[in-house]
Amino acid sequence: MKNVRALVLVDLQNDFLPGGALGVPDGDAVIPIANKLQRLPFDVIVATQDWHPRDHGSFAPNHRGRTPGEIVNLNGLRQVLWPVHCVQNTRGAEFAPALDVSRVDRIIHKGTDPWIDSYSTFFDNGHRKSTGLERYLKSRGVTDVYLMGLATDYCVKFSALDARLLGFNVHVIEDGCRGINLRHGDVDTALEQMRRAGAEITRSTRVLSTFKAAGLKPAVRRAVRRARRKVVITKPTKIHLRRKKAASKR
Ligand code: VGL
Ligand code: ZN
Repeated sequence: MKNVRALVLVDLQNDFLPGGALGVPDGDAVIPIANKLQRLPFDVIVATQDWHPRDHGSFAPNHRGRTPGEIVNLNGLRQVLWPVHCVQNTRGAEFAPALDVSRVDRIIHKGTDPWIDSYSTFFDNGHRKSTGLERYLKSRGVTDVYLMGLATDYCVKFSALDARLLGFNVHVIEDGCRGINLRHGDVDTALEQMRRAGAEITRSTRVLSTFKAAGLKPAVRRAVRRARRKVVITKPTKIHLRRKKAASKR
């Protein structure tokens, strides 16, 4: 069976870039990689946005006397407190200006419920509600999920683990990710956890050469894919068959 590949660009938003409210060190270095990978003939391209209401329970200022980095109990779940970040419809929540979004098929929002955080792009942290990404990917017949973005030790990690749980083949593009490393070593631990869950940890150059080895040039494959979408295949009806017969007699 043919593999159907989705590229999932995780939280490439202003607030996660250096200088942002929750800036990930060197986070801007992954934007050119995202742009380059998007030129490959992925069957589906998804971009996610951390998308919090202003009263979100993961924001330290919403807890009297608490500061970022502290842990609280939020509605029964252990919650790391963060600075206010990625508030819906603010500049911080927007995609990085240098990110090419022209090829994105679908945008997924997460973290919209004030009472529960959502690191994974599939489910909230309590696995209570889904974001709709699973249904979307399955409706497109996706078998393989290629993940890259911010941050390795939170959103990328939990997305990769959930994608494995949901039965996808998972490929994490290591050089396309950067982490927060709240504690020293968090990124390495995250990579190890993803690997143990059966995710392939790969690199963008490897992904590029895999697609090239698959044969056709990206532009050609894209054109084929576009053309195929337009062809409506209908079963021949009796009238079709009769006409065909008549035509062959002429
Ligand atoms: C994230 C911390 C808080 C992430 C989101 O996308 O990795 N990390 N909110
Ligand atoms: Zn967040």
